[in-house]
Amino acid sequence: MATKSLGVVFSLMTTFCLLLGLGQAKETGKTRHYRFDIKLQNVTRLCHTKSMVTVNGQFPGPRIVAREGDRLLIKVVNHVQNNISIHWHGIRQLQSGWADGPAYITQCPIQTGQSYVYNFTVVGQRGTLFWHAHISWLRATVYGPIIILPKNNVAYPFTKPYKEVPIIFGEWFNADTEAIINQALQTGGGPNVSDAYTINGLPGPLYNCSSKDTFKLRVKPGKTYLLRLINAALNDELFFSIANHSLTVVEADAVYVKPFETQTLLITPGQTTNVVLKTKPFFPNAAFMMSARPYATGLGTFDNSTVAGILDYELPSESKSTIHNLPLFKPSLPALNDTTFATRFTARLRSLGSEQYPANVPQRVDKRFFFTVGLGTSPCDQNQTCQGPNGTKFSASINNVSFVQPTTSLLQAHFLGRSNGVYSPYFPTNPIHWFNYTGTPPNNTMVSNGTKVLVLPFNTSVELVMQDTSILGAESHPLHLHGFNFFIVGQGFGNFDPKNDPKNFNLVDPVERNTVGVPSGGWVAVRFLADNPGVWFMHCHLEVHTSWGLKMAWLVLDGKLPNQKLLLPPADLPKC
Ligand SMILES: *[C@@H]1O[C@H](CO)[C@@H](O)[C@H](O)[C@H]1NC(C)=O
Ligand SMILES: *[C@@H]1O[C@H](CO)[C@@H](O)[C@H](O)[C@H]1NC(C)=O
Ligand SMILES: *[C@@H]1O[C@H](CO)[C@@H](O)[C@H](O)[C@H]1NC(C)=O
Ligand SMILES: *[C@@H]1O[C@H](CO)[C@@H](O)[C@H](O)[C@H]1NC(C)=O
Ligand SMILES: *[C@@H]1O[C@H](CO)[C@@H](O)[C@H](O)[C@H]1NC(C)=O
Ligand SMILES: *[C@@H]1O[C@H](CO)[C@@H](O)[C@H](O)[C@H]1NC(C)=O
Ligand SMILES: *[C@@H]1O[C@H](CO)[C@@H](O)[C@H](O)[C@H]1NC(C)=O
Ligand SMILES: *[C@@H]1O[C@H](CO)[C@@H](O)[C@H](O)[C@H]1NC(C)=O
Ligand SMILES: *[C@@H]1O[C@H](CO)[C@@H](O)[C@H](O)[C@H]1NC(C)=O
Ligand SMILES: *[C@@H]1O[C@H](CO)[C@@H](O)[C@H](O)[C@H]1NC(C)=O
Ligand SMILES: *[C@@H]1O[C@H](CO)[C@@H](O)[C@H](O)[C@H]1NC(C)=O
Ligand SMILES: *[C@@H]1O[C@H](CO)[C@@H](O)[C@H](O)[C@H]1NC(C)=O
Ligand SMILES: [Cu+2]
Repeated sequence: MATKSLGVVFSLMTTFCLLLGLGQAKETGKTRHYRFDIKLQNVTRLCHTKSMVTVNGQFPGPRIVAREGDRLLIKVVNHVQNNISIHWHGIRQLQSGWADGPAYITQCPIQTGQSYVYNFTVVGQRGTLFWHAHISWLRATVYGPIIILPKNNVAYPFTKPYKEVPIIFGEWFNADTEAIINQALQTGGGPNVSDAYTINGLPGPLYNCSSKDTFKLRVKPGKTYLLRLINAALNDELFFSIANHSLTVVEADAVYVKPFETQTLLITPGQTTNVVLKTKPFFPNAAFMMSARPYATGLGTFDNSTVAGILDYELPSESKSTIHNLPLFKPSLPALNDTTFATRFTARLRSLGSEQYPANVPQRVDKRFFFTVGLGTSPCDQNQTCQGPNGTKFSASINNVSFVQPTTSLLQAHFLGRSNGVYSPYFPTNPIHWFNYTGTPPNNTMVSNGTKVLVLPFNTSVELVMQDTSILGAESHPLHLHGFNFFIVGQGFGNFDPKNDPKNFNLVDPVERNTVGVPSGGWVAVRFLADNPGVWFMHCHLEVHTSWGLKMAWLVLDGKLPNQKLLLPPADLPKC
């Protein structure tokens, strides 16, 4: 869909901002209103119909379209029996932590019959992000694109595309996903895997009973298209490719990157990437398959199927007749465990780092942290037999703390000064015991648990190394940080070496994003400036690992100036 028509899809109401007292003739954005009615909808895929939770009955959900600088007011009304909350994934939420969305972190859930207006401004970001439910596994069906256009009269740092097309990957389950995760947490075993991957909600022709549900991208020859790729899948990183076409990566997680060309790309859950597709100069007498399938490193079972869509050229205008039986070219994708490809691809991502879009990498570091991330086990309830490793329950942790969800929101508890009994402010800054993180796993795989946050004074410059562990098998974990982008200054395999590895850090043009794949059996180093007061969730974006506890929160304290403080909670903030 073209940029122009994107704007027409939604009614965009404008209010005039009277910034009394601020005195600056600074250009302010529009206010854009959306309404999300959370309701059940029957949806059929793969010959299975199920009643599922949706926004406005749409699957995937509606697009949010805004310009950099705009304020968004999104009223979410819950008409279903489930509790709900919505996260605006990747939005910085400067001073607006109440609008971030993760349930029991920044808000209590919106309960049946209740509503809540998410109120935030898009500051200093442009590109593609997405929104999704942030409670239990409801994001399986509750997700949609966020498209942030540059400010008026500001061009892209690449050729203006002829058209722009969101491509959102998802995972389809014939069964109810809430039943699946509840069953897994009960038995302690791995959850059932999905039945299909989807492109814009459609599984495509490689699945049974699905060829009518195929995403088709119809293009004209000799044009450029901006594909806004989003991985909204629950549990799987994906490789993506279009047969006989290369793609130019221009943006990642709503930050411009140095453009580079590739046949195939890797996108983890939680990541978004804009790519430019240049179509062939003349009608090619062929159609082209685009497809995605997982990159999987863990020992668990996973959905190893392939989603496909079709890139179709419009006939040249002279030709009136339909051309049947055009050859269909298929892309070749890397092997499901191709870590070499994953490593090479991610190494190519660099910040654009231009004068207009500088890479503001923190050069000094106030605090260094080292977190192990990975799986582990927890004990089975007394009379139960559990289906996790060796009769235990699967669990997951950061620095051996498996996060226990509180019953009220951390942000509220902090703001009201009532953290006692809700959370501990002593999240471990390093593993309590050293072990060979990527060597032979220790005999004791049991994790500890707790609701702990790591407290940061305002404007702390943080360096965080995240180290995968081989406990229950090395595995790539896409770690997502709320409220910030981080710069990925280094990564490697084996155990992080604090003496030698920092010598190779890129402090010039590292890629800036909100989600990074911690390499399987390796580590990644990121830097960010804690300039956003609030409670900020950080978790693996493989939903199953989040369910098992691979999550924690940072508490960033207020600064001294008025614009460095968390604002008062909105009057309609849900209670629990
Ligand atoms: C879904 O289908 C069921 C069974 O056919 C029907 O009872 C229900 O009303 C439908 N729900 C919606 C929202 O259409
Ligand atoms: C949204 O938030 C801004 C900043 O806090 C506030 O001035 C405005 O009144 C809020 N709007 C609504 C509709 O709540
Ligand atoms: C998960 O899969 C198993 C085996 O196919 C099946 O028995 C079970 O009912 C499934 N669970 C859910 C919640 O669908
Ligand atoms: C697809 O359908 C064929 C023929 O009906 C059947 O043999 C096969 O098991 C089905 N595959 C899946 C994944 O359901
Ligand atoms: C996917 O997994 C199934 C079951 O483990 C296996 O039979 C099949 O060969 C795998 N397919 C691919 C493409 O790896
Ligand atoms: C990847 O999978 C292939 C086929 O299953 C296997 O032969 C190979 O050893 C695997 N490679 C790695 C690095 O695990
Ligand atoms: C475990 O089973 C025993 C015997 O069946 C029963 O007496 C006891 O109450 C059970 N304990 C729990 C925690 O369910
Ligand atoms: C399984 O549990 C038994 C008993 O606690 C223990 O001796 C054994 O080492 C465990 N095996 C593994 C693979 O963890
Ligand atoms: C950690 O384990 C790996 C793999 O077994 C081994 O190659 C490496 O030497 C070990 N490192 C240390 C510091 O013991
Ligand atoms: C782990 O278990 C093995 C086999 O039971 C034993 O030989 C080894 O000493 C144990 N290692 C540690 C660190 O306890
Ligand atoms: C936390 O760990 C303790 C000790 O293993 C266990 O009894 C408890 O059930 C755990 N709590 C949660 C919520 O997992
Ligand atoms: C919904 O959230 C409220 C507040 O946290 C909680 O008391 C209630 O049990 C939840 N309901 C469901 C169905 O999860
Ligand atoms: Cu993970």
